[in-house]
Amino acid sequence: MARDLTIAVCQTGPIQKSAQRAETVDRLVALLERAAAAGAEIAVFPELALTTFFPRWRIDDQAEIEAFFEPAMPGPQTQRLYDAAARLKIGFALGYAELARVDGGRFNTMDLVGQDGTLVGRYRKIHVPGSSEPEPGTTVHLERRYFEPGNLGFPVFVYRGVRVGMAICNDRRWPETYRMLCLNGAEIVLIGYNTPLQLDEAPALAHLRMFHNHLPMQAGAYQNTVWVAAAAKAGVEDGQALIGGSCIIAPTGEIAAQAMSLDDEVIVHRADLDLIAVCRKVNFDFAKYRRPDQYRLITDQV
Ligand code: ING
Repeated sequence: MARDLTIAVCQTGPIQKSAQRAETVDRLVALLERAAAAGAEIAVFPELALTTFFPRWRIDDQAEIEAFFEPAMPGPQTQRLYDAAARLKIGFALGYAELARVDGGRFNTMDLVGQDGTLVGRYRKIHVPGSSEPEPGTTVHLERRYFEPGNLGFPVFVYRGVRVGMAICNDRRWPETYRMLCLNGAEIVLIGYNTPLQLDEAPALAHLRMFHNHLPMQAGAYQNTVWVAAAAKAGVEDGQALIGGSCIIAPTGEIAAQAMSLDDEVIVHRADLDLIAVCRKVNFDFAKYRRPDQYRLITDQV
């Protein structure tokens, strides 16, 4: 029997610092409704989808920092999104700043929520980019000030009978991310991102920002025979331009659907999961051709 999963990518426009959580959650619910109306069975939202991308600032006030974090998911402000999922029977993956209940750890996290509105699984961003203090000549990107590196590995969860993994922003640039998810059996990788258009450290690479967005995701999809669905937070957010280019990529490496705006936008594609086996057979029969004994440096060396 043919297997498929209809995927929606819910790109958002900017979420300004001045926005109330309630109004942001309204936007996410509206996107989820559009995704469900288009027949989607799962939706992916951006990284840190509940707030502005606050690592662009050096903040010292702990209360101000904590206001960007969620101590519980769902919480009083986000419950409506989970209720909408259950009502519409569409699950979602949502990026947010997690204040861990047990030990107060702070993570850049994405939760996968099922079609009944309950938690299926959690991923915490492994590749945390930037620095903990502003560096001269470099676009301020202080994720390492606010987040610890993820400690949950690259888990894969069964969602409506489909094996789904997650990755967050900078993770998408690293081949290890897709390889780990693939080796864990992923068929679909859901990604959220916030990517600045301008980097002060490399102004001459500005014209390559979208290429460097799609290149690793297409390669990751092709080389690991997975579907990739990636949601940007796009547009000018608190004075900083973020790229869009949200997309759904097939295991062939082709872009099957792509957002055209820098605003709230839903793109949908019915992902043919049988394409995975076809692509695997053509080139990537791991059992037959992969040579892990020759790849030792990958884990022995940073
Ligand atoms: N954003 C960036 C990305 O990889 C980044 C990371 C930007 C790193 C600028 C260094 C400088 O697209 C996130 N959110 O990971």
